[in-house]
Amino acid sequence: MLRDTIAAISTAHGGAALSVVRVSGPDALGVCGRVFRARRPLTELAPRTAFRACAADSSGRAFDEGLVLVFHGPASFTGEDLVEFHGHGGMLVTQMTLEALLAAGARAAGPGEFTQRAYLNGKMDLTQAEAVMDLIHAHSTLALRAANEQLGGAIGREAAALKEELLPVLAHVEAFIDFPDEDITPDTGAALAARMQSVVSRARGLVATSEQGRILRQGARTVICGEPNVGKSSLLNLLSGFERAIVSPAAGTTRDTIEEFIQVHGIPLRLVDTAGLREGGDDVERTGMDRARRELERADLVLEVVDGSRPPERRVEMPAALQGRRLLVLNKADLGISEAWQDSADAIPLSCATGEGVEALREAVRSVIMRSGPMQADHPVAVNARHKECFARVAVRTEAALAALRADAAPEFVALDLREALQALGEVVGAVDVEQVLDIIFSSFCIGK
Ligand SMILES: Nc1nc2c(ncn2[C@@H]2O[C@H](COP(=O)(O)OP(=O)(O)O)[C@@H](O)[C@H]2O)c(=O)[nH]1
Ligand SMILES: [Mg+2]
Repeated sequence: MLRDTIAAISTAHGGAALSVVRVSGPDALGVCGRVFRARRPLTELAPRTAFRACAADSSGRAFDEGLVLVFHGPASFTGEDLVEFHGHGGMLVTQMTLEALLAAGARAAGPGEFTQRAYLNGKMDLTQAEAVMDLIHAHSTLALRAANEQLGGAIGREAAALKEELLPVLAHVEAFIDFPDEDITPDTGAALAARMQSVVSRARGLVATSEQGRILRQGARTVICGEPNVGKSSLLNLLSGFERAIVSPAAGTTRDTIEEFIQVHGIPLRLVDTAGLREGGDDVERTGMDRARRELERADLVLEVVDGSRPPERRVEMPAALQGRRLLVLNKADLGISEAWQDSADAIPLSCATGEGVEALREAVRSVIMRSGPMQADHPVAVNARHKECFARVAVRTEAALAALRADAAPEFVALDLREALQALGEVVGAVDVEQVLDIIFSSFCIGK
């Protein structure tokens, strides 16, 4: 697959001031030489330097003017010869550039193919390739920071450090396989066991960052719930900063769940506005309420909104598992807070109408999420589900090797488990055969990346 030359529009589709079209592969210069006209033939242009160039169709008629940059492999993002054309960002003109490149011999790139080539050509490990997408999709400053750490190789370095601990252990154990007359002395055994134990706890520490990783990548699911008309949709709008949901004095206006990504003190939240919970309502509204209850069960945080200007009516029943992850918001504080709420010491008075109390709410949201565990560790790396599965296997296999060693099992058995732990470490960075997972990883990319 690395033999052909691929082309794609790398910028977002739709009209813009500029667009970037990228071409990578062994014939990138040949293909682009047939489409782009610069001062000199592309092969003679200084690499990594912008030159003015025209884009022309197969009959030689120029249809755009912009800048061309040439990168010679392996000193390029993909590790292959790579050309970028920065043209005008109109939809038609950009599409014509891509079509001219396809007519000149390039193939249309699939999702993530440029990054996949960078990985296959050894420019980055698999965790760094994944980080490219995390960075593009980051919804908050903390998520962006974690993506940049990973792009810089933080998870790859963790895997390498564990490998460095395990390899000498394996070498030792294998030496005993080769010299069956020798016994593992108590001293050597203790030293090997200590190393294995340290690998187990470090691998478990990485597994423990996966909840943080989930929240950074997908956002903490924050469900706004309460009775109709208390101001749930107003709160979604207030926190997201624009009129996302319809606000109306008519009860039962929000009938479906509405989601919006926001960030609070760097933490990404996936904010979910739900249909108000009440008796009755028509079919559509009742379906909306079912959805609201389902959202509650999956929530990382629940914002229970009530009309604070009135005594409580019928509070929404909360799943017991939500203890400690629920905030009570007394909305409509501009109308005055009813005495009936005086016992609710932890409740947060808020006015969606004036914005008063929103900073206290943000602060409370932050402390609940940081306190409830997932974001607790101030660890620069936060693994994804794939890394978690690999590091969990590292821990389990190393522990099995340790148990075998302590039980005086034949060194062959110890070695077997150690090799599986090392295999799992290789899978993290893609150093061993991971053909099956590649398609899954790169298919979630955008085209041109
Ligand atoms: N006075 C006052 N009215 C509010 C406040 N928040 C919302 N409302 C009004 O309450 C009504 C219901 O609001 P909405 O956000 O649609 O409630 P929902 O049914 O819970 O989504 C609307 O008429 C809002 O303008 C507030 O803080 N103060
Ligand atoms: Mg609503």
